[in-house]
Amino acid sequence: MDEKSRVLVVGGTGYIGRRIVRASLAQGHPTLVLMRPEIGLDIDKLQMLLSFKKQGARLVEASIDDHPGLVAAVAQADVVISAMSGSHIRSHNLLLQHKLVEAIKEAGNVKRFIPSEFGMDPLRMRHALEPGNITFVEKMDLRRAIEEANIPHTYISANCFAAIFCPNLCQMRTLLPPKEKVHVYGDGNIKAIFVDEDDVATYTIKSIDDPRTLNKTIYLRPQENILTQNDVIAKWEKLSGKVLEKIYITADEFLASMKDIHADTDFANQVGVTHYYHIFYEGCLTNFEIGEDEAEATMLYPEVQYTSMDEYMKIYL
Ligand code: NDP
Ligand code: GFR
Repeated sequence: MDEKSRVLVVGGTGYIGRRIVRASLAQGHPTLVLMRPEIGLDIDKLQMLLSFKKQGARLVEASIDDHPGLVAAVAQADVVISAMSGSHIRSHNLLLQHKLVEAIKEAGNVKRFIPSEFGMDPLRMRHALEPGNITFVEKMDLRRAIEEANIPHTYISANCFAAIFCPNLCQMRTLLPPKEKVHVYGDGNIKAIFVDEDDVATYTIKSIDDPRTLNKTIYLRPQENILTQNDVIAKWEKLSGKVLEKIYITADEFLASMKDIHADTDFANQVGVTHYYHIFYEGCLTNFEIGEDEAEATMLYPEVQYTSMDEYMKIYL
């Protein structure tokens, strides 16, 4: 059997990054995790990195802006996966990935690069409203750099991370289920797609050595988790035995709420409102068919037992 490809994870202590490290180890890949000197006194990051080491990962020290160090780190891997943070804070962290692309170009050995996307397909979000469009502009900029450099790649469109979108019944500004009333977007009947973050990581690692995913976008569409907001609310009401008061919000009312959000102090929520608008009013996750030159993860990997949202929400009772 071919040797398992060596995986380098950049952003490995992050929310999805840590799950990608664990999935890489669980699927038997020699796993390297970038350890950035800048983490300084962030003891949680260091302890997480040391826990990865205990689980068999190798820590590779380099800063993102240390080009020789980053080239040396990349040269030790066959596959590089970036899980750098998104631009939901006015940080443009995603642009730091261009330094990673430069290192991959110079190292010349990488068989597959997975950039940090893991959400809406940026190619299908060129119409996105400001300021949330920044997420997709930055991700498309990186795609252009990857493709101009002819770096073999796979783009992962993971739809909605369950913890951020589902137990809160798709409410913003909270991660917990509402106790009495729930804001419903429009009539609540727009289909979205919710994916357990551990499953996002499992499918990502499944895809890295698969010729069927080379230079393609892979959508994660677990059939049971293609749900409207009304479906999610009904699931929670059944689990909890409580009926919630529904308050229906029109698209105009929802977008108008942005003027009450201070752009400088609360950029993440301004970005969030536009993301939520595209997801729950426009239906951007489900209003298209997957093309011939794209693929869907649960069809490629039917052996993966993905987590349903009924199962996912039980812990919140
Ligand atoms: P995090 O905010 O958890 O950050 C991930 C990592 O980015 C950090 O752990 C850190 O790596 C690295 N990082 C952050 N700032 C810097 C910096 N200044 N210099 C170098 N490295 C830095 O990211 P998420 O997991 O929330 O997001 C990852 C991807 O997932 C993004 O593309 C985002 O758009 C997407 N996403 C999708 C969601 C969905 O529902 N589909 C929801 C949330 C995010 P290190 O570990 O080295 O410290
Ligand atoms: C579904 O695809 C994505 C989702 C994506 O491609 C990029 C980012 C996201 C998330 C963001 C992650 O930080 O959507 C919006 C934002 C999550 C967010 C949740 C923002 C503001 C909130 O108040 C919020 O409450 C749960």
